[in-house]
Formats: sequence, structure tokens, C-alpha cells
Amino acid sequence: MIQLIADSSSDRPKLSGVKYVPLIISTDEKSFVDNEHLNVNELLDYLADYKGRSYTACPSVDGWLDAYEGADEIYVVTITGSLSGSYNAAMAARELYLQEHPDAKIAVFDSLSTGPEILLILEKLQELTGQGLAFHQVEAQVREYMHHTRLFFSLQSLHNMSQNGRVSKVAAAAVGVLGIRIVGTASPEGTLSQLAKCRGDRKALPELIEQMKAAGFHGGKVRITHVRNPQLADRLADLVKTTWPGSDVAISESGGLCSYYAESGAILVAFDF
Ligand code: X90
Repeated sequence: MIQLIADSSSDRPKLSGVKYVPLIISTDEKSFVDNEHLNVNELLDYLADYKGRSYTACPSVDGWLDAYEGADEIYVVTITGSLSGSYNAAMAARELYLQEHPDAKIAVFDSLSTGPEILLILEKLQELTGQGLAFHQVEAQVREYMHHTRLFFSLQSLHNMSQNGRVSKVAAAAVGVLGIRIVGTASPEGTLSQLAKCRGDRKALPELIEQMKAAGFHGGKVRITHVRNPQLADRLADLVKTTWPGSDVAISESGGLCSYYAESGAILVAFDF
């Protein structure tokens, strides 16, 4: 049996046949499992009022093993291994599963990214497995596809990224100022790379379009996610469609993990080229 699996940094899009393994967001008082029962608005409201520290935890090796159970052709996509232990846990689970099931095949893809870029990889996996290709062909073609996808984003706050040591305090301080947006990208190493500071969403939108152009986008798939900012997602989608008529654009809401780190007002955009 073929099984596609991703961690919940993928925002858990409702793709048929994909299993999701949750990350966890917590404070000293409460924890939130990033699964289909999580109400992201409740999480964000709670955190906005909460004065103490908050944390996240990646899936455990057992969490991944449970998801592999019963399958023999397994494709796994994780959040960037440079900022999370998710990839290492999925790889450790792979070793254990293969000892028990020597005939199984497991490909673990480190997305070096998150959110909508994982969605693009999952859609490619669906497409290729749906064509009935051999395991190694699917794996090779997906690894190749991943050289042709990118992620950009505009964030209003880097507070949670910096509190959890995922960006420097210096980078985070720059966005403390009211109205400043950080436009950035997932670097080739899978870390947050800051490209520009923009005053307001109105300036961030054309910056995102320029970055997409410079990265070689010429009208393929675009997957946009947002954290409580549907208006901005719609405006970006409209701009993309007028700049590249015929591009395939879809919008969805961020799940718990991306909402926690990208924070309210954020927009993330992934595309292929
Ligand atoms: O606890 C864990 O293992 C999870 C840690 C995740 C840290 C990074 C989450 C990034 C979420 C923020 C904006 C995009 C940054 C992209 C950099 C690759 C989204």
C-alpha cells in the first residue's frame, strides 16, 4: 500500500490519501496538538493574552512510526530540518520501520521549507503516484521538482521565531516597529532569509511579486496561505493572476504550527517554475 505523509507544518490541506503527523504548540499551562481538531483562532487568541513563554515540539519517532504502519511504499515530507527535529525523527523512524519491514520503501523529503511549499510537493507526489510510476521514479522526480519550487513570505512579527531561537534577536527587533513587514524567503539551507523591510502590506505585495519574477516564476502553480489575513491573500492572488494570466493560484489558511511562527497578518506564497 502507498502512503503519503507530512507533518502538520504543511497546514494539513485536505488532500485525499495524505496522513498528517502533528507538531505541538505549548505554554507552561496548556498544549495544543496541531491536528484536525485544533481551532487556530482559539490558539492565536489564547497566545495573544498569554504573558509567559511558548514552545513547539516536533513529532516523535513513535509519532512517525505510527503513521508508517501498514504501508510499504511510503513518501514523507517534513518541515525544514534546519529549524526542526521533524526530519531527523522521520529518518530515525524510517530505519526502525525498515528493520521490521525489510521489503518496504520509504523516501523522506526534507522540504527545507514549510507550509505551502510542502503542499506543492504533496500535490506532485499525488500526481506521480497516481500515474503508477515505480517508487524510485517518483522519488527521483520529486527530488528534481524540489529544485523548482520556492517559498516567499511577508511577516508582521518575528517574536515567536526569535523566542524559540529560530532567527537572531537582531533580525526580530527590526520588525517590532509598527507597520513594518519582513519580506523573506526560505534559504537554500532551509532557514529564514530576510530580503526586504516594507512599510505596510501595500508595499509588501509588489515586493513579493518582484521576488517571484526574480526567482523565475513564469506562470505555474501558486499556493498562498495566510494567518488571519484573507484580504491580503486575495490581493496577492489577484496581482499574480494579472501579472501572469493563466497561472494556477489557490489560497488556504495556515495550520497551527505555521500560524504560531508566522504570526497574525502573515502571508506565505510558494510556487513552481
Ligand atoms: O518545534 C519544532 O520542531 C518546529 C520548529 C519550526 C520552526 C520554523 C517554523 C517556520 C514557520 C515561518 C515563516 C517562514 C520561515 C521559513 C523558513 C524555512 C513559518
